[in-house]
Parts: sequence; C-alpha cells; structure tokens
Amino acid sequence: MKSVELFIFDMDGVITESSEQHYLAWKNLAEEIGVAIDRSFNERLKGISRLASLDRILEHGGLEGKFTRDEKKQLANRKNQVYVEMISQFREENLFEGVVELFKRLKCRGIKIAIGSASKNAPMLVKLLGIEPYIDYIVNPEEVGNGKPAPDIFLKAAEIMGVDPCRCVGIEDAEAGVKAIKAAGMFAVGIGNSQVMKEADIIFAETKDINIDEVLSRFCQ
Ligand code: B16
Ligand code: MG
Repeated sequence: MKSVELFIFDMDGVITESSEQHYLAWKNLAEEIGVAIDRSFNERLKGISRLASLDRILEHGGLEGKFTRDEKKQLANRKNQVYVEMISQFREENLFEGVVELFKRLKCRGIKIAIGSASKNAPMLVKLLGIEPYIDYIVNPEEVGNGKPAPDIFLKAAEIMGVDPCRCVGIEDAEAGVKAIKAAGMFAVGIGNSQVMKEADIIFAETKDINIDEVLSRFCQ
C-alpha cells in the first residue's frame, strides 16, 4: 500500500494568519502610488510571490509599465519592511489552533514536515511561532524557478527531503497553492471555503479540523 512520507505545509492561512499584515502593508504602499485596494482584492494576492503581487496591484491601478524593474524592487522592499515590522510581534499565540498537536501526531507516525510557503519571511515566522523543532525543511522561494501556481516550491521540498512526490501531501488555503500541489503530482488538502478549494482532494474548514486518519485513508484510495 502507498504510504505518506512527507507533509508540506503552506504558511500564511494554514499555520498562521499573516494575510492581514500582508494586506495592510500592501495597502499602505498602494496608497503611496495612488492605487486603492480592498480586502476582496487582497484575496487575489494569497499565495502569490511579492513581485507578482506588486504586478497585480499595478495592473489593478492601471500602472503597468510605469515603473522600471529596479523601482519595482524598491517598492516591494518598502512593503516588506512594513510587513516585517508588523509580524515581528508574532508569538506562539499567533499559531492557528491545533497546529502543534498536528505536528506531534505526524512526528509520531514518522512523517516528515516541510514548509512550502511563497514567503521569503517563512524562516523568521517559524522561529517566532516556536515551531522550529518540528520542521525538517523550509523551502526558500528564491531557490526555485517559478512561484505558485507552478509546482516548483512543492517539488523542491520533496526533492530535498528525498521523497517521491506521489508520497507527499500538500496543505494549502489559496487557489494558486492547490493548483501548485496538484501540478506537483501530490495529494492536496485544502483549508477553507469549498468553492475556492474545489481542486483539492479533501477539504477542511480550518487547520484544527484536519483529521490525519481521514487524509491517509483518502490518500490510499
Ligand atoms: P513575502 P504563503 C504568501 O504566503 C502570502 O500568501 C502572499 O500574500 C505573499 O505575497 C507571499 O507569501 C510572499 O511573501 O513577501 O513575505 O515573501 O501563503 O505561500 O505561505
Ligand atoms: Mg497561504
């Protein structure tokens, strides 16, 4: 019977809720350049890399082509400074309910745990949230070719951990992330709204609802 060897967790929206801070930092920058964004627009930035998010904001404001590559990098850096300042206050209390229990159960079963986030700030968050001891590997999105929805981030985790993608489970809250997991040939656990997560193999409303036995039995079907 096919067994699961690696769980690859997305960060924002699965382990902790940092999307509000991403949103506020982008809103701050967007206002500086005369673009208005709201929370519903922010849904389109979930799981999307920093520079790709900026491109979506510029397109939204009709400003595509207005900035050079270097100027865009500077804008993205400014957003990141504001974001990092905001999340620097994160502590264990910012973990979603049930995350540590889930990690402990996976470890008991000998299943490895990786973080497959689009965020370059994932290592910092892992430290602040106090979950470093459970994590076997954190993908550095700068070391992979393409961001989500491309499969690269998830494939990198499998490659470094020496696990065949068909023995991996990915957990995501964003449409782009579920697409990335499926493109990697992995089993996808979706967190959140079943409409948004429609391509996932199994869906739970929140991280605390993830039932490992249910995931493993569905995985083997
Ligand atoms: P950074 P995830 C993603 O995290 C966020 O959902 C997305 O809004 C953000 O732009 C992206 O990380 C990059 O983050 O600017 O910190 O490198 O959901 O893939 O964990
Ligand atoms: Mg996410």
